[in-house]
This record gives sequence, C-alpha cells and structure tokens, in this order.
Amino acid sequence: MIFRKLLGVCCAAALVFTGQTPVISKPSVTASAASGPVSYYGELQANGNQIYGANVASPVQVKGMSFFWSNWGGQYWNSGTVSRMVDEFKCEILRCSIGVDDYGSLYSGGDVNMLRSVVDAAIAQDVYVIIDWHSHGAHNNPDAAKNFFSEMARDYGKYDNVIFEVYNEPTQVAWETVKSYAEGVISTIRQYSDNLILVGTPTWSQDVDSAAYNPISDSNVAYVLHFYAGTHGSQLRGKADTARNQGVPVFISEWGTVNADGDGSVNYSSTEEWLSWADSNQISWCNWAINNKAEGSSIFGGDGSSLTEAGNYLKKLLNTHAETAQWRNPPVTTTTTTSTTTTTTTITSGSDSQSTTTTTTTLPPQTNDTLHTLQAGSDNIIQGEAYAQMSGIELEECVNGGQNVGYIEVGDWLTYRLLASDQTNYEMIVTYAAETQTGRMKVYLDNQEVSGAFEMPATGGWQSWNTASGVSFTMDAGEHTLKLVAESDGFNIDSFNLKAEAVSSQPQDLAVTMRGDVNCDQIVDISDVILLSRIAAEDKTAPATLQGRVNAECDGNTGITSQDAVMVLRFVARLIQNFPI
Ligand code: IDC
Repeated sequence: MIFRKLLGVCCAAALVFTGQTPVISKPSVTASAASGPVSYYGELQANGNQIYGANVASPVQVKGMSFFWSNWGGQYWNSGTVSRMVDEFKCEILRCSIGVDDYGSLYSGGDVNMLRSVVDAAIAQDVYVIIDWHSHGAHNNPDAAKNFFSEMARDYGKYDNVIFEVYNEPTQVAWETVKSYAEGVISTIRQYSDNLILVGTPTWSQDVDSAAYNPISDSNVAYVLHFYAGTHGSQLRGKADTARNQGVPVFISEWGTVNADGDGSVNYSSTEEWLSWADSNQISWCNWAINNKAEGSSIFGGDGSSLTEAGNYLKKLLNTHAETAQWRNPPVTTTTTTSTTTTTTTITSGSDSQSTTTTTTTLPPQTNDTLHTLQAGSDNIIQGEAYAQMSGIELEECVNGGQNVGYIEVGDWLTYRLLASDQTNYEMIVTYAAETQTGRMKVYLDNQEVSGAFEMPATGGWQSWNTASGVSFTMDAGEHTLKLVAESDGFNIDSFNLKAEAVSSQPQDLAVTMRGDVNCDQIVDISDVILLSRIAAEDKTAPATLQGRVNAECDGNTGITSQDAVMVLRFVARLIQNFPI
C-alpha cells in the first residue's frame, strides 16, 4: 500500500506538474483500534473502481451528512454541529458545501472562516471531511477555484481526513469542458496533497458514464454521482454501473431521500433500493442536508434542533451502519507466533528404565496451508479460518468461539486443502450466518463445480448461526482442494462439516491403515513420533507419504498436529494401548 501510495504520488507528479516537486509529507499509520474512521482506514485512495483505505488495503465505504450551502445554512457550520453529527448521527464523513455558484465565485469570502472551523472540528473528531466547491458553473471561473483550493490544499492537504470536491454539479455542459477545468484545479491541489479528489459530472453529477469513457489522468480521483430517490431510479444506477464497469470509482457526495428539487416527501422504497445498491458496491455517501429550511430534505425542523422525518430516518440509517462498520468492529488479528514444547517421557519396565525426549512445534490455529485429514464414516469439521488461500475475506471474532470468515463479497473465495483417507461420499454442511439476505456460493472440488446454486437463507444476524446442506460429492483417497466462491454478499461462515459415509470395502489404492506408523515400516516406534512432529510442524522436507499421513491421524481430530505426535509417543511409551479412533 505504501508502495502504491508513493507510486500514485510519483505518477501524479509526472503527469500533472512537470518540473515541480510536490511537498507532501504524511505520518505513516497502520490499522489499529482507533478513535475514528480516519485513524483506522487512513487516507482514502482510488483503486480500480473502488475506494480503498491506505491502512487496510481493502475497499472502504463511509457514510455521513452534507452541510447545506454555507451562504444559507451557516448557522450549522460550527464544531457543535460536527459533534452532534459524529456522536448522535454516527457520521463517518461530513461534506462542507461552500456556497459558490453560477459564475464560479464564492458568495461570501467570510464563509471560508466557517469552513475552517468545521474542517478543524472534523479532523479533531477523526472523521472524513469533503471540501466541496458548491457550484453549478465553476468552469466559468477556474481561477477562483484554483485560488481557493490552493489555500485549502496547502493548509489541509496533509490530513488524511480531507477530500477535495472541485465541482459540485456541472449542469448541461460537455464532460470535456468539465475535465479540462478539473485538470487545472487538480494540478493546483497536487502541489500540496495526494488526497482523494472528487470531480462532479455533467447533468447535475449524473453523467458518470461520460467521465468514465474519458477519465482524468490522476491516480486518486473519483467521479461524483448525485441522486434524489424521489426522482431518480434504476436508469441512473445503470449509468453508474457503466462507469464502474469501465473501471472508475464513483462517490455519492450528495443524495436526497426526496425529489431533485430538495423538497417533497421521503421516498423510502426508492431510497432503500439506492442504498442497497451503494452497499453492495461499497460506495460512500453523504446525505443532503444539515439544515432547517422548510423543505423535505432538511434534517432539522423549524426550531432548528428537532429532527424532521428525513432527520429521523437518516439518524436511523447511520446508526444501523455503525453497528457493522469495520472500524468500530475491527477484525481480530491472526497471530503468527509458534511455540515449542519439549516432552520427556520415562518408561519403566521392571528394573530397566528408558527415557525419550521429543520436541514438537505447536503452530497457531490459523496457519495457512493446513492439510485437513478426512476420516470415512465420521464428521469432519473444518473451521472457516483454517483456509489455505483466500481472496477478499476477513476474519472476525465468533460468538461460537474462535473466529469466523466475514466481510464476504461477490467473487471472494477461499480454498482448503483436504486429505481423504478413503474413497467415499461426502455431504457438506455449512454453519453460516446471513443477516438480512440469502447468501449464495458455489463449491468446487479440484476445480470442478459440485454445488449448483447453494443457498443459505437469512438468519437475522451476523452472529446468528444456522446450518445449510445440499452439496454432496465423492472424493477419492488422497489430496484435494475445495474452493468456496461467493455468489452474493451478506453471509459469514463459521465452519463446515464434510460428513463422510463409511466405506464398505477396503479401497484399492491404500494399504490397511496402521495407526501411528507414519514412516510405513510396519512398526510404531520413536522414529514415527519424530517424523510426525516434522509433518505437524509443516516441514516440507519431511518424507511423508499419503499412507503415512493417513496413519498419522491418531487423536481423532481433523488435521495432523503435535497432539497426534504426543499420542504416538504415549503409545510407544505404552502409556496407552489403543488410539482413540
Ligand atoms: C438546493 C436546496 C434548495 C436551494 C437550491 C438552490 O435544497 O433549498 O434553493 O439548492 O440551488 C442538488 C444540489 C443542491 C440542491 C439539491 C436540491 O447539489 O445544491 O440544493 N440538489 O435541489 N443537486 C440535486 C439536488
């Protein structure tokens, strides 16, 4: 990420300001428990058609409110409102719409002081803040914008909190005109800052598709999409899908629950369609507006403080988002420490006494590449977190104990390495949770799909666990790879059981299992303990055959671990007569 970040700065410098050296210095921060979203996620950075957080190297979606035009809604532009938005509404981002308009000049130079007080308060509260040149005609006066952003980027460009929005809403003007205006303003900002820059798009920030076909050469730009749920619907979402399919990120810096004129009643059903689309694409948003004008989009009533219908609804939406926001519920970090245990066993037989010492290495539970041994005629429970490889998922603490796989999105996948002791039939039973929607995934065994459409109906909570079955397949004895591919967002996996049928006849390709005989020399002795310890420690040079690995499973728990080595040692030491399986 740091490399990408530096690369982004270099590219921007090379593309935009030939001969100039941008003055950019930022503290480097890593993801940790944070007081707010900015310390946790870090600077927002465009990456493909997503916005990533520099500290988390994964897509980030933040939600919040937009202040109203500074020239008309200035009574709210203060640190008290910022606190109320952060504490009561649970905003992660605030947008400051500095009143500019039609010919691109600020309505009142004094508004800049109000702006500074809000930006300072947002930085102090550790939330993101957009400095929005709120104009419908900014391209008519690029110099005013350059002067303004030069000052803002110089003073605020070093803060990861800050995002620059260079043009709220071009009206009916060609994208090429907007683009050339934006390039001028961007080059001014880039002298001081590599932060995310939002560029408005033609037709009141709806034509994100035209921008995507002719994007700006800068590594940290997103294109602005505005919608009003009472007026806009699937057609406008289609334009945004087109833009995203072209590979550019979109950012909803402003949206309304009402009609496009800012008034009318809250359209709940359309809002829900829009927001679930934004969620599934991890698109950040700010709602219009923090104001008390008598119009449907205002969140405050005539008394200036009570909440309107829109206000109550937004507070509920933002508080619901807070329950699952990643920075408030950071995934548990996987430990990678190993510990070494030395076991000394003294065997006394008559007057002879013999002492053996073995050293086993205990690996952490989430070691990648674990080979899961499957026993016929038995449940074989595999924890979700014990994957070999994955793409896009994260682990989190599970109420069932241990961890579960979470933050799954369409296209994310996990693989598991399996070692089947016998050829038999397996039924897969998945322990999953899906808060509101049906989770769907496909299952592949050695790259062959074996699942069809596998569905996991909603369970009502991210930690409300249920089981789903319906996938079964036959596996030969030996090593296999199981791959789970998400076909939907919105579900977690705790574990899955590969429930194996008993085998009626001895498989052809394996000798009779001799439990504990890991080196297959027909005798169980200390050399098996040593080899088993090496296998458990994932020593790739250990001479382990398939039959040996099958024989190594001695304690009845899936997976070859130091516990199996201890079990064989106890057997060799005659402390036990049989293995528990
Ligand atoms: C609207 C205000 C309205 C004001 C008008 C002035 O809600 O009270 O009279 O601006 O132009 C936008 C704009 C935003 C608009 C909003 C609602 O970015 O400035 O605010 N809207 O019309 N784009 C689509 C809708």
